[in-house]
Order: sequence, then structure tokens, then C-alpha cells
Amino acid sequence: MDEEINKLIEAMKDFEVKMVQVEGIPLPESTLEIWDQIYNFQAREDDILIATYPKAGTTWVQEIVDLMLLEGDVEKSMRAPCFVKVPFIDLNAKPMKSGLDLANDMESPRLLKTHLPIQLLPPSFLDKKVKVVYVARNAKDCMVSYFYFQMMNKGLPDPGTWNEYFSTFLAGDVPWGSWFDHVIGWWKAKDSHQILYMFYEDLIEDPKREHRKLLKFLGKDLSDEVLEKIHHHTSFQAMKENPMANYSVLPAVVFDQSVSPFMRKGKVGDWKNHFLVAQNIVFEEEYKKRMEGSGLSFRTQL
Ligand code: PPS
Repeated sequence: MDEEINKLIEAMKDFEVKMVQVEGIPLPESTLEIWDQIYNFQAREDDILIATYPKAGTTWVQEIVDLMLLEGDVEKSMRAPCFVKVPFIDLNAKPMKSGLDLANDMESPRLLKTHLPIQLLPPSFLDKKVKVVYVARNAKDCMVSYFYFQMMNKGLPDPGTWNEYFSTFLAGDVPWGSWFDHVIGWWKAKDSHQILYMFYEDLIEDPKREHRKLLKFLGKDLSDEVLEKIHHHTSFQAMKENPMANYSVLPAVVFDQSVSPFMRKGKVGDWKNHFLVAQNIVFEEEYKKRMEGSGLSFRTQL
């Protein structure tokens, strides 16, 4: 790992952020370079895929599911950083191993991550009836979280000012595309595939209730004692202090956590500290137009 990190630091010296479109979705250029391999990725029947729009609570649910599969073994859950133990199949952060290579080298059962909208998902996942946990988070908090993330993640475009980013995000001109299309696309697919559609806000409100839903979906049974352990180890504070979950193993030239920590606030409603009154009006109008008839609703405060 140390050697890989050193190579990464070296590579970042000449790195230029470039996004390209794949079927209208902005993705990093390095992802496009291996797009055929990504799209033709061969899932295995016992894979579990965590699919999310960026900043929806991916890492949180990764930690919970990983611990459930390990029956609460915290030591084993800390075997590797979250981005190594749960390969991100649509990421090719050279010179690190691509998510694809990590996944292909991994023994089953594999836990995998994607931010792809459903129309770009490698077909093999649905063909093989792989269980998918989709986590959705309300757009306003996603926008704020993504704004800070694009500031600190040197592999993504600089977000500009908050005012600029507000428009960019609403237009869907951000990495992995439009929040609206993403959450609606996966929502529409949920009844015809093995998809557990979860909400970040529900997890914040009552983590133990949501853990039970996850357990049932995974077809597992764990004692209350183990569930308590999982609850404790995946709390915001515990994950913020866990070097395997908080991305602190990545150097500052990649994730500059002095700009904004990966484990930033972990709250519902932080948008209220950022949205101007006029922005909220514009947002609500657009939201109504885009979400009408979708049957999908979000909570922006608890
Ligand atoms: S990424 O980069 O897309 O994989 O990011 P992702 O993991 O999806 O989202 C990061 C946000 O999730 C928050 N988070 C948590 N909230 C509550 N409890 C726990 N345990 C937890 N773990 C991660 C994290 O703080 C980011 O949200 P913000 O609002 O920026 O704090």
C-alpha cells in the first residue's frame, strides 16, 4: 500500500482533472479509458452491490454490510481501507489498482460499490440477479456534501463558488450526472430486481430499524449483541476516527482533508446553512418539475 501511495503522490504532480461524457453522463476520463471492461464486468451471483449517487451514504452502508457479512468482527472489518475492501467498479484512479482489478482479484462473496446510474450499470449485475442495496439521500444535503467533496477531492473538478455549484448541480453537470435521473432511475427498477432502496435520512433517524431491513434483505440473522456492536462501530464518530473508513490513508494531494474532512458532518438538514432563500425557491420549483409523478419522496429535515 505504501508503495502505491508513493506512486500516487508522484502521479498527482502531472494530473489534470478531465471529465468526459458516457451516454451523456460526465465521468472521469480514466473511467472512459476502460469503459468497455467496466460495462462488460462479470458479476457473480453472490456479489452484493452498493449503488448510490455520490455522497448519499455509500461508505456508511459499506461498513454496515461488511460488518454484517463478518458477523460483527470489527478487527476483520479493518483489514483494509474501505476503497480497497469494497472495490468501486467505475473508478480507475491510476496508478492505483482500478476497482475492476480489485474486484476481479477478490474471493467471493464480494461487496462492490458503484455510482453509476442504472442505465450504465454493467448488465451482468441484473442478469445474475445480484442483490443491490441502493442508498438515496435528499438532493439538498447531497448537493452540499458534494460541493465540499469536490473542493477536497483533487481527482474531481473544482466546484467553483457555492452559487456556481448550485446551478451546476441542478443542471446535472457534475460527475456521475443528474441527481434526479439517478434516484428516479433506480427507483423505477426496484420492483423488478433484487434492489433494497434505502434512505440516508431513515438511517439517521433509526439506524437499528434500518439495520434490521438490511439483515432481512441479506438473508442473515444476527444476535442483538452483534447488532449493537455494528451499530456502535458504524456511528458517525466511530467512522470518523477509523482510519480504514475515513480515507485518511489517502495523501492530501488526492483528498485534502484540511479543506474538508471526508467524514464532514453526517447530518440531515445542513443545506439550511448553505441555501439562500432565493436558491431554495429555484430549487423547489425545479424539484417539483423533475420529481412529479415519480412516486418518490425525500425528507430534508427530521
Ligand atoms: S462517496 O464519496 O460518494 O462515497 O461519499 P458517501 O460515503 O456516499 O457520502 C459521504 C457522506 O456520508 C456521511 N457519512 C455518515 N453520516 C452519518 N453517519 C455515518 N456513520 C456516516 N458515514 C459517512 C459523510 O459524513 C458525508 O456526508 P456529509 O454531509 O458531507 O457529512
